[in-house]
Amino acid sequence: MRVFFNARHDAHDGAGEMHHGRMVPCFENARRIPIIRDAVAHAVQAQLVDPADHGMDPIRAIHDADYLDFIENAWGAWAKAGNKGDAFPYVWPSAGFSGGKPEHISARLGQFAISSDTPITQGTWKAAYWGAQTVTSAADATWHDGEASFALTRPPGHHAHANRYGGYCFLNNCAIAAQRMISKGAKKVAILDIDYHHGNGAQDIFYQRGDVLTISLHADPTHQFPFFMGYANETGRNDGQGANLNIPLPGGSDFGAWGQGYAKAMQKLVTWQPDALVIALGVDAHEAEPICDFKLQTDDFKRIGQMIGRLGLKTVFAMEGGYAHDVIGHNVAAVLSGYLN
Ligand code: Q9C
Ligand code: ZN
Repeated sequence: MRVFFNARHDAHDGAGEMHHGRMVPCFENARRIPIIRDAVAHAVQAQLVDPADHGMDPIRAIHDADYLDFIENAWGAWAKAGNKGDAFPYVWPSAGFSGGKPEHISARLGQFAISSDTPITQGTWKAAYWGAQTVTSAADATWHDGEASFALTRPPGHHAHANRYGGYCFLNNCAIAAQRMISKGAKKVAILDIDYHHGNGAQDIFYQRGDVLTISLHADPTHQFPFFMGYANETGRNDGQGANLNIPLPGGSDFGAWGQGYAKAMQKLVTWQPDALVIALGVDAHEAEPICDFKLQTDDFKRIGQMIGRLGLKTVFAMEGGYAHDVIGHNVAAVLSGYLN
């Protein structure tokens, strides 16, 4: 399988994140990628491909200009203000505040952040920019010849909105891939998000559009990030009515419960008949994952891949979450090898 590889991913290298009131080493770290690369190389005869530079257009097609300007320059402003280390917000424009247009870097961080778990580092923009190029190249290749591609990149993307970062995400790679295929002629594209966490970014970006179907299976947000989004009654608006499907599952779900939700997702895809499919490939639903509580096994990921393959759609896989170094490689390889046979 073609694996488009973001070799600049390690430019984003947070030292730590807030976790239960303490700073801990980042779960979303650069060591994840070589582990996955090596496992995939072995399992699906990966041909590693360097992404081409498509510039800002595919990114601007999804994200707001002032947000992009902010992400690109935030660490510089943070450092210029005399801060050492990674940039984090500490105050947010909460409901009840009148607003204003504060210019202080701490206010700007809060304006654009959804959460306190996501460091901005000196190389964050570089890594995220090349991540967007990686999914764009994967989308182009798959749209062109129909063969599946895997975009192996970090930081992940599915929590990023048009104008918000957080949940370890800055640029919404899956949204960029879906929009790219629309711009190349696809009439309808679906995004299927199998990451443990709700895909709030793509939901919000496409919520009022009827040409991109967003489906997410995830831990019930009543007890899991992103908490304020991801409920079953969020079904889309205006042209997008019926084009968002949330399948929240209880904490502790194994493949019994997960598979039932997945069957609903498959049914929706079959009836909706997209021209192409983007898979938000998080593997953090596995039982060994540190910040998650589902109970999927590596064999279950193989079945997931097989069922995606049976849809017979042009398919782009983009890497999202998965933090248990012992198993992430096996789990990603299981999905891709399942897809291929
Ligand atoms: N310190 C993805 O899987 N933050 N993002 C947890 C714990 C939410 C996970 C905070 C987890 C986001 C792409
Ligand atoms: Zn996740």
